[in-house]
Amino acid sequence: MANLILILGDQLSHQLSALEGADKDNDRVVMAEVHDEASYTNHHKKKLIYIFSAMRHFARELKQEGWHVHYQRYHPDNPEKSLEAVVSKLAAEYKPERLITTECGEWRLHSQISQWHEHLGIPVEIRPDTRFACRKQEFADWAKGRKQLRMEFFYREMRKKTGLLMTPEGKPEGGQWNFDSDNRKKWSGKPPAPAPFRVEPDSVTREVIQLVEEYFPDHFGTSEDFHFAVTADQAQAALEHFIDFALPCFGDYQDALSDHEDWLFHSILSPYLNTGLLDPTDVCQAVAQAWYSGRAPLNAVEGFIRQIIGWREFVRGIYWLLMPGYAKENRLNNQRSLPWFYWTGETKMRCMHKAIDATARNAYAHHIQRLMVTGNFALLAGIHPEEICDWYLAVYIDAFDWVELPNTLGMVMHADGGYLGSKPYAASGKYIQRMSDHCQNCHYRVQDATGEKACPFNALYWHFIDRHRDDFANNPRMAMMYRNWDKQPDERRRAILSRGEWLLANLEEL
Ligand code: FAD
Ligand code: DLZ
Repeated sequence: MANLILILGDQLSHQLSALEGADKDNDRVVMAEVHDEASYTNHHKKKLIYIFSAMRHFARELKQEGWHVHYQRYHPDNPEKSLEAVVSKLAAEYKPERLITTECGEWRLHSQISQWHEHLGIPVEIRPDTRFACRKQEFADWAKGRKQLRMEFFYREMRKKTGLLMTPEGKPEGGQWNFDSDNRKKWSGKPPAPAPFRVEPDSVTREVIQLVEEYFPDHFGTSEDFHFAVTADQAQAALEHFIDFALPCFGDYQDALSDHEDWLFHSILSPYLNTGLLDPTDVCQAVAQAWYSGRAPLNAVEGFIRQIIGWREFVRGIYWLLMPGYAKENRLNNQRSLPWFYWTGETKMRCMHKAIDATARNAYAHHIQRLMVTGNFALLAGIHPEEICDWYLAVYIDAFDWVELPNTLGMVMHADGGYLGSKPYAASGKYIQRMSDHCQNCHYRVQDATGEKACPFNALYWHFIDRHRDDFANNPRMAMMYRNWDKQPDERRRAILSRGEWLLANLEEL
């Protein structure tokens, strides 16, 4: 008897475990654009366009390969507003033996799908997601009994497991696991950053752009100038573009920020990796090959591979290890609301304006903007983790709960007590000045901590350090900050704290 095979919007891979061993002639693949998935957060318009267009292209490829595909296009009047409703209807119509799906990437939907067998009246087979180097259970086994979970040690295990950048003798290539200390250069315009890879929208994407404009007009961001890849072949071309033009400088300028360039030397591959258009291991192998063939230096190649088999796998492991309680963590007891300028970009802080403006235009900001600008500000300002997490989930094209949540709640907000970093990534304006050219174009003065025009990051930084003394004073990596703060004259500390208080009470004015 036939099976129904459900493929979700971020599972667009022909090697998906749900398709393994399937019977093309009799089984039926189900894909659906549904209200509930499109509306659980204020998804950026470009994220909706990307997901719907990539889903439609993938369904077309499956049909061309001879699969029977039931595809629901989005319409607000569709009676089936959830994936469960779509699957229920088809189960009643086709009476399949079972529903097969690959485990989904977020707790919200995963917990629903785990209950479906009770409502559908057929078994639901949930297969492991084989698109990751580390299985959930393998991560849990690695984590068991360890006092601290550190990405660096997990990463070394993944290097050994995948053989990426390993010598035949089992040693790391170049004699070191990590070349991060080479990857902290400021970028002053040279060498020029490459133009990002572009695909002009075809008729499928143009139709989806119109749909999103018509039915999601109030969602965040703009649909203008959509140029992301929407098929695996196009994503492969985006990877080749990255290797040819950006990878050689990826390492050097990995931590840089620029007032003029949105994309710098980043790969812009996260949307494709997260939705199945690219396979992470294939991507890492292609990048490693660029080093072996002398097309890119080791600091760039190792830095890039670490992001994927290190950070990306690590955050997924943490997510599944600690959910669902993880999403509710708020160890620094933050209570402030997200300032409105996160949605408008209307702030006099140049770095924040630039990061939010790029986010609204592109549904993308690079890692350092997310971590050290919009993230750092939310940390220093004590924004409630749920509010800032929801913002990150909404505004980026690559945002899915399993990867967004640990990065925001853990890495940025330190709300989990430190799984993603042994100290908070808190920084004053000095850091932004060191890594960017934003400050010279800013309304505020980065060299000042007090006074009306003083850079808000400065007093907020010291206010954060002061108000969280009980949380961090005993952390050896924070000891120097406390020594620096404590040796300031009382009067200066009072002035900075008073400026900090004013800033916290007037966040919307900044
Ligand atoms: P590159 O700089 O070119 O890096 C290469 C790849 O490494 C990325 O494509 C990505 O797959 C992976 N990677 C790098 N850093 C991380 C990381 N910290 N965690 C997981 N993967 C990583 N990434 C997402 O994919 N989705 C998210 O929703 C997301 N939310 C984030 C929220 C915050 C607050 C922060 C600080 C980071 C977040 N990241 C997220 C991680 C990172 O910022 C993005 O993966 C990266 O900016 C994507 O752009 P890129 O492809 O050009 O990356
Ligand atoms: C993010 C998203 C959106 C916007 N729309 C859909 C959709 O209509 N249908 C679908 O199957 N998936 C969609 N997705 C992805 C899911 O919401 C969810 O984030 C992932 O499937 C989790 O693995």
